[in-house]
Amino acid sequence: MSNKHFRPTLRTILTLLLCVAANNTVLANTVVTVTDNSGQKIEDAVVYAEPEFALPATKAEPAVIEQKNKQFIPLVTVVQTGALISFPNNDTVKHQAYSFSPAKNFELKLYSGKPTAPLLFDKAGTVTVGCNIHDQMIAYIQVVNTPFFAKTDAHGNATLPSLPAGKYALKVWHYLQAPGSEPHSQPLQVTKDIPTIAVHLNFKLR
Ligand SMILES: [Cu+2]
Repeated sequence: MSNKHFRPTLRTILTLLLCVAANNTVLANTVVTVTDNSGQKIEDAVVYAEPEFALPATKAEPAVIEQKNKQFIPLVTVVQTGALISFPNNDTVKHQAYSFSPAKNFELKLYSGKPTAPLLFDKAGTVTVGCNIHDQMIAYIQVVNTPFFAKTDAHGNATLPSLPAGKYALKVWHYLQAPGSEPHSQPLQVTKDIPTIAVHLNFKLR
């Protein structure tokens, strides 16, 4: 066997070794499947794991909620506390985004294009966003105290980022649950092997 043939094999072995080493410290992504009380898989549920231990500080990723065809896109956004969210208007008509939610009470000036600065979301909770000009426009922001979050897809699956081993409260919030009601919460113990987790919501969606 020539050296030429051997090299990729060696590289493969090294890659495998690195993967094994990585698995001891960084745990695999966790898939959470969410169903409602009738067994239906739920899309656009916000799934987040709040650790019961101190985490190194992480910088919140910014998010964008655009306005297009007189709609906020996306309908549901999840960010970590401290995140900046910008609200670009990609319509030709003007919009005026606002919220009365305690977690973030704001009103942007009537605008087209990009407002002057993104907004800071530094308080955990649910923020319902509307437009003063177009009553049908609505968006939901779930601000969470953890970097471990995801949204469910059309199959009810949310893929959380790698979770360090430890104890968590696994929470699920959906925009169609009763307004003001608490997110679903269940304990989660993360050990070396993380199973796929099924969450059955006990509440009825509106
Ligand atoms: Cu509008």
